[in-house]
Formats: sequence, C-alpha cells, structure tokens
Amino acid sequence: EQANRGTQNSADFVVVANRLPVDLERTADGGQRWTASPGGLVSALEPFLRSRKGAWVGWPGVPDVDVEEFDDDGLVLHPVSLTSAEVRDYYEGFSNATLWPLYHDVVERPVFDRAWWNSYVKVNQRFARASAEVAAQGATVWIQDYQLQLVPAMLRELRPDLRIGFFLHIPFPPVELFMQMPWRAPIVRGLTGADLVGFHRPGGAQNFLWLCRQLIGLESTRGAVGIRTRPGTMQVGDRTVRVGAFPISIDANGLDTLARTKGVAERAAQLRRDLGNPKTVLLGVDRLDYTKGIDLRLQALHELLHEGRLRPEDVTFVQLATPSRERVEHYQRMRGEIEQMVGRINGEFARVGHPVVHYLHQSVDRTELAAFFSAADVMVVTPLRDGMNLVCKEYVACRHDLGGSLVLSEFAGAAAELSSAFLVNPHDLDGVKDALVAAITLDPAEGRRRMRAMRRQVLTHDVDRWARSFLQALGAEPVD
Ligand code: GDG
Repeated sequence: EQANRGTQNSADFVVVANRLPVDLERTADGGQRWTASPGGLVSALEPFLRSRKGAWVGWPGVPDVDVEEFDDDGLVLHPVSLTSAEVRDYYEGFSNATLWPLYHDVVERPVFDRAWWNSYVKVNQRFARASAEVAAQGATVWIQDYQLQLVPAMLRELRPDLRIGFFLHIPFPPVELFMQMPWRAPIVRGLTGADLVGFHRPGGAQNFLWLCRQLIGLESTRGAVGIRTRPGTMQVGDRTVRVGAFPISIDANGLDTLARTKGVAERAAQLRRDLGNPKTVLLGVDRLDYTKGIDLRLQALHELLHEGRLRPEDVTFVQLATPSRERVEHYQRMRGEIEQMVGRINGEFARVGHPVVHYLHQSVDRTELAAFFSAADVMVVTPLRDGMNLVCKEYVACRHDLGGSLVLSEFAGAAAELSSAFLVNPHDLDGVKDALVAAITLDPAEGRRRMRAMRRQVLTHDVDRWARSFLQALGAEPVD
C-alpha cells in the first residue's frame, strides 16, 4: 500500500490536522497496520479531496515512528512525526492542558509552561513545512483546530502563493480569559496568516477581531459577524483577512439512513430488554472530558432519586464515556470523581441485577451508537462549554420516529440551532433537575413537535453544507 514519495508540491487541496484520518497501530507481533478512523470531518471533506488532487497532513497517532507518505485510494496521506517528548509537551501539555482548559472557560486551571510552548512552536513549524512540501502552486490549504494555530502564519511565510483557511473546532474564549495566555500575541498573529479564520459561533469571531485590534493593532471591522455570511474583515499588510462563523454539523443523511435499518432497530429493542425494559432510558455519550458536565448530570440524577422525584425502578441512565487523554492529570482526577459518583448512586439505589447507572468506559462502533440513540427516551447533553457538540445532532438525526427528547446545555454551540430542546444552564442544578423531569414526563405530541423542528434544522444543515460554506467564503469553491 505504501507508495514512494512522489507528491512533492502536487496537491491542489490540502487538509492539515493534528491527526491523520487513519491511525497507525502496533500489532502484537511487533508489526504495524493502519486503522481507519473516519469522523465527520473526513466524510465531509472526502468529495473535495477526491475531486482534486487532495492530501492530508497529520500525525499518525503513535510517537517515535517515521512513516513515508502514502496513497490511500487516491488521497495522499502525509505523516508528520512526533517524538514522545513532543507528544508530552506539544500535545498532552500545551494543546490539552493549556489551550483546552483556557478556551473552555477555565473550567480547569490551565497550566502555563514555557517548555510546552517551545515544543508547540517547534511542532507547528514542522506541520507548516510538511504542508509547504505537499501543496501545489496556488493550492488551497485548510488548517484545523487549536493544536495548529501558528501554522497559518508560518505557512504563509514559506508559501505566499497559497490560499489558507483555518477553522477552530473549540470555542474561542472571552477576551478577558484569552488575555491570561503568556503567548497571546504570537497566537493571534499565527492565526492572521490565514485568508479566512473560521469559528463555530459569531461570538468567537468577534472576540478574535477585538484581540486583533487591541493586541496587535490591526484595523478591523466592528459590525456583527453573521452565520456563514457577512464575515468580519481586517487588514494585515496588503492582505484582507476574513473572520467568520461556520457552525459545524454531521453527516445527517448517512446517520438517518443507518438508524432506519432493521439491524439498528432490532439492536435498540434488544438494548432496552437488556436494561430490563425500564419506563425511561436516559443516555449520555461523551468523550470522558471535564468540559462535558458528566458529573453534573449524575448529581442531578442522584438528587432526583434521593428526593423521590424519580423512582429507581422506572429510570435507567446509560453513560457511554469514551476514553480520552488518559495521561493528562486533569482527566485522571475527573475519571476518579465520576466513577465514585456512579458507585454511590448504584450503591444507594440499585437492586440486584438492576443498576440505575450503566457506565461504560469504552468506545462502541457507529451502528451500536445509533442503536443507543434510537433506544434512549431522553438524551442528556450538559457541557459547561462546548464548541458545537455533535452528539446532540446525531441523536436528532437518529430519531426518524420523532420519539425521544433532548436536554441540552445553553453553553454548547449547538444550542443556538436546537432551540426546541430543553435548554439548561448546567451550573443551575435545580434547573437541570427540572428539565430532566420535564423531558421524562413530556407529552408525546409535544415531543414530536419539538423533534420535528430539530430534525428540520439538522437535516438541512449538514456537514457538507458546513464545508462548502467555509470553502466558498475562502474563495476556494464557486458560490452556488
Ligand atoms: C470537538 C469539540 C465540536 C463518542 N463516543 C463514541 C463516538 N463518539 C463520537 C460522537 C461524536 C464525536 O465522537 C464527539 O464529538 P463532539 O462534538 O460531541 O465532541 P468533541 O470530541 O469534544 O469534539 C466539539 C467538534 O470538535 C467538531 O467541531 O462539536 O464542540 O469539542 O461524533 O458520536 N463514536 C463512536 N463510538 C463511541 O463510543 N463510534
């Protein structure tokens, strides 16, 4: 499968992300193999990548390996190597223990470490060089997310001929919080190397425009930024940089089709039987991350059971918690706390053979996930802060039966689009409890009305529309 290095400066469309869309895995016999991990981003970009000479630049997911570029069914995958020390400092450190908590409202205290920053600069430089190597003259390069915020300016320096886009998948924080960052000016300058800087929400775009004015003295527009349209603009030397809001979404039709299959329907019914056919199945699906508010929903459930507003024989709560960033200390601490809460609730309210909380620290495949969504009466999504949150959109896409209801945090980007959910302030525990009870006792006709409205939004605003609107604003796609 491995091809020779033959794509120097020949790709017309390049995606740059921390990770490649495939993971390298070491096998038991000491060999290695690739496993596909195509998320929403890959499926959304696939048509663009395949219709042009596309390349994807990213880390293969294991440290200390040097892999040659190879061709994966017409898409060039260009691996960037990281040492173990770089994984620790650039990835687990600066990306996930500095930027992640800072950009998520300082839910945990960000760690500011100069060695981590130095590693972040060095690795961003490596990604910029790798991108410069694969991009053809005048190509479009689309850089993804918070791990690579310096790449736009670094790449512009190497290759002024390129059309460069950047999209941030997590929230861009309020300026008061961003100003804590010791390396705030270089980060803002790094981003301004792009021709278009995209965020999920207009608020993030506005925060960024403000910083460009106040921190590095650029001239920029002050008017409101629209969604997909009316981007803000600023002057960076002789270039005009656009700043806009592009709410990401999911492959809604693909998921809708999957959820309608007999296999998923049967598996959903089986899951309910396995859970003991409770009156109400509540569901949480998250990476095990402290921003997701898993502890809050458990606390709300605990209090409702304690007060007798919910009866343990009527409700079952399933929490799928995908393992994530397990070597970062914040994550280790939170995992312990959540598992203790699960133990406490089951200790007090379970009966033999009937736990109230089913907690799975595992990841399941897409079909199984669709079955869980189809089986759940109430989907509980309570992040303290979330750039968008795809899980709630996936739940809606799976409910062609118009069944089920959604409890959704106001602090998820998705709340702006899913106004027919039960919106909650996750910091207001009584409010969360009331919303859970309201969702559980919802009149079915009212539930269908709400679900229909949410489905209309999600099915017409899918990930393909997201990618197209970004690339059109970048001038890389004709406007339809
Ligand atoms: C970041 C931002 C933004 C989860 N468990 C399993 C599984 N998943 C899938 C979900 C969903 C994805 O992982 C999680 O996406 P989210 O958007 O909910 O959250 P983050 O991972 O934090 O994503 C977020 C997103 O980027 C995109 O811009 O929306 O705000 O934080 O697709 O279904 N998938 C499978 N098994 C699991 O066990 N197959």
